[in-house]
Amino acid sequence: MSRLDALFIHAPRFDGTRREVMVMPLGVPALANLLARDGRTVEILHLGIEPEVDPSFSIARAIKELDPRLALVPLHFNPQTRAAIDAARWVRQAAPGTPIVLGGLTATVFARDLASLPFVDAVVRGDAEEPLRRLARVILDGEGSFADVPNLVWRDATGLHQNEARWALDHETAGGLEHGNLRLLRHREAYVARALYADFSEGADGSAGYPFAAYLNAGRGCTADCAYCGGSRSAQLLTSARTGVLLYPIEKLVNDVRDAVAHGAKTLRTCFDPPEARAHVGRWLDAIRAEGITLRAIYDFWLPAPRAFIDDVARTFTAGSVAVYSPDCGSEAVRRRLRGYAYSNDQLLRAIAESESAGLSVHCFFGAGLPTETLADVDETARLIERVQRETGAGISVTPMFLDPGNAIFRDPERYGVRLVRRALKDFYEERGTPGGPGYETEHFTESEILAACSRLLAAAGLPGLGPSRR
Ligand code: B12
Ligand code: SF4
Repeated sequence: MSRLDALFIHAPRFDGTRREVMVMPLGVPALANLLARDGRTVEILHLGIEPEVDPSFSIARAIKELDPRLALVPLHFNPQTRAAIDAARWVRQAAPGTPIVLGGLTATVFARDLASLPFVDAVVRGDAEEPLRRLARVILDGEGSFADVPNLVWRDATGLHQNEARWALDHETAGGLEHGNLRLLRHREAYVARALYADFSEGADGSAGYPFAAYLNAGRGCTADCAYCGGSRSAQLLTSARTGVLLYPIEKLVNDVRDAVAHGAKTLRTCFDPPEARAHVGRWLDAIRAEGITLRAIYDFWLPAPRAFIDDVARTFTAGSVAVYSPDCGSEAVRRRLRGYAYSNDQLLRAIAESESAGLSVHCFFGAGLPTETLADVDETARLIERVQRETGAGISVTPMFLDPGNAIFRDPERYGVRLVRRALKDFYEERGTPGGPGYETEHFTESEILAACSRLLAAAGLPGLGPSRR
């Protein structure tokens, strides 16, 4: 059997009872399709789906059978740190001669530490479309060297090298990407049919997640600077060469939806809503309606939108579509300190009412023990939740705010009165701290107190408290 050119290996977090980070990074199918378009043989192996389809699945056997010439392991979401690093180690054991390359947001933040591991050869920082094509030429065609690949951190016998991180996805390359096409994923039917991501709190409407979902965005980047977000404007300066937002061409976006529907998608889960993008997203919605595509949507509003835009979302998708808002807390002062696109409680209530009257269901996310928050602030959140429940039909979720690497608080914890529990790669690998905890403490809350405060808010909302590993 001939060798596979490139194998992506997605490793979800597995805590013994449930798998998390089952949704691959949005970019992975597109990267795989891009390499395939260059004539490479490519597959995506999903280490969460494989054992569900075939209980006798063994990663060592799969690697030996596929015998890839290049192994690509996403480390995008920090909860998958241990799973991704262990996967890389297993690949090295099963195929000692195969170069192993990591990429994604968390990999970018810890690129040098990861590239120092004996079983990792290189890490792509930031956007990877062009870097990966160049890397494939080096490894598969023997053309050029690692030193020519933008955004690459790599290791050879002489030590660690860090190339300039200057490449970010451009409009032209974006036009040729296929984010909705899963043809290179093994067992894609099982992937699509499974409820992959249960983002709403246990007991809330929709908390079991949504099967047959497509995860697609109209672009990437953000213009806001939420202090806790690893994809914020300032975090992106660290994690990619992008400034501002990049909007994908409408034709490409329509193709994404067509591909997703062809794979069986019934729900569109989209989370890309900077206000600067809304006119463009509106054109995407027009095109979806013009195509006569029937989908339910879960739409994250990053801040309240004008009524006409809410109406556009509502009339594009079927009944039962959900508008998601994340006010985070009841205190407007805390919200202003932490959120880039802040808004008042009255604006939130108005946005919920408008969304509901347009025919959307609404879901609101809150947290507790947020940086700079006091006990009195948490009481204010309880009062806002009570008001939302009294005045609207919105569902409520309360989760701790996990401190992801790369964001403003992570970079400067003292400024926010925070002590980081997880700071180094090793801390994320070992999941240091209270199980299920947010990875930080504040002047007012320990990790356990943050979890307890979240459970108290959940109880006030009539929902069960946090389970041991819920995140
Ligand atoms: C859309 C989005 C979602 C969507 C879709 C996520 C997905 N599967 O990609 C949904 C709503 C499902 C979601 C869920 C979660 N999200 Co989210 N999400 C975002 C958001 C808003 C945009 C992401 C985006 O635009 N990606 C596009 C680009 C940047 O990524 P990409 O194309 O997938 O990948 C490129 C590179 O990273 C790289 N790359 C990626 N993988 C690989 C692999 C290899 C081998 C290589 C070489 C390169 C490479 O190349 C790609 C192409 O250029 C960001 C915030 C932001 N503004 O960025 C948060 C963000 C990514 N999410 C985050 C988190 C933590 C989560 C959750 C874990 C939250 C939770 N506790 O449940 C879950 C995980 C769900 C899952 N995977 O099962 C964090 C990640 C921080 C971190 N490093 O850990 C972010 C940054 C927000 C934050 N809180 O800071 N999210
Ligand atoms: S609005 Fe805030 S949380 Fe959402 S992507 Fe932008 S910076 Fe991150």
